[in-house]
Amino acid sequence: MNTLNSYEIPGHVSIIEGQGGLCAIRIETEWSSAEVYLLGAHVTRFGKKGEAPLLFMSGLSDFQAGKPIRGGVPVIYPWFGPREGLPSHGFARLAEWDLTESTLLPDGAVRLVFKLPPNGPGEVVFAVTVGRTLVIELVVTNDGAEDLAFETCLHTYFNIGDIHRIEVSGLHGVRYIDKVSGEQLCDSHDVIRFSGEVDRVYQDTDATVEIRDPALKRAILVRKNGSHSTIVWNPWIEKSKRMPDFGDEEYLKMVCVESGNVGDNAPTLTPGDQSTLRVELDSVALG
Ligand code: TA6
Repeated sequence: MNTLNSYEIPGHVSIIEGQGGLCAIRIETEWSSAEVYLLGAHVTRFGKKGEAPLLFMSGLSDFQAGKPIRGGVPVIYPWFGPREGLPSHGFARLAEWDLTESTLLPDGAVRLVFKLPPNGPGEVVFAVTVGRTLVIELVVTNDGAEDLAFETCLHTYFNIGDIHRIEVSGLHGVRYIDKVSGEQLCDSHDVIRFSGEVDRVYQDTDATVEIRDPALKRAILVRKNGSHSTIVWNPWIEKSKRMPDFGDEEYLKMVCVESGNVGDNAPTLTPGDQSTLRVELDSVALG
């Protein structure tokens, strides 16, 4: 394996000592910048020049081997949610991934590729393309002789101006599991507004989701391919207070819109089969 510095690209890709002394990669393009930690192949920052960061990061996040980073884009694999005696949301976000590629693309975007060190069946590769938008792709290949069942999710935390004023659209008419009430419901509203904890697992949807944010005068677009589940989450007041790596007031400035394949949408790959989950994050100014 090459040394990390061999992946540097002057003016575009640099290896830095990040928070907690962890190894991180800083990416600069003519339109945007980003940061990715080897811990969890975790994108902690993405922003277009002249605009507020697109991703939320908690000011209380841990940056420590074996602990999840709170914010950005946690890579969730091979299970979503709690598991008795096992880490919540799987082990991929706790692992130190290997950087295997860094490329300056002809259009000026930068593409990094990470590989999860083998931990049982399944080869897992994560690609990050930083340019006018942020494109993230999680590719799972069944490299074993048995069927491989798993869940995946790109658990993205978005930076917003005021939770009371945003509107999330794109999920009208989609059935969801409400993890706060435990009910199976169908979203009959045109938009989701927030006035308490929201934790919803929408199933069988490949729709683009829009986060309309009047406080920051922009709309964030979450476009996805190969994902049939969308999770919408804000912890609100009480849950925020129970999270040591999350500020009591930080719920005001974030919302998670997560793209994955979980629950009824969890895939099973036959030997040699491959599944790609692709998400593109973009923003447009509100008139
Ligand atoms: O995606 C929403 C959710 O499953 C919530 O229930 C909440 O637990 C959140 O993920 C964060 O989970 P974490 O394990 O990162 O604290």
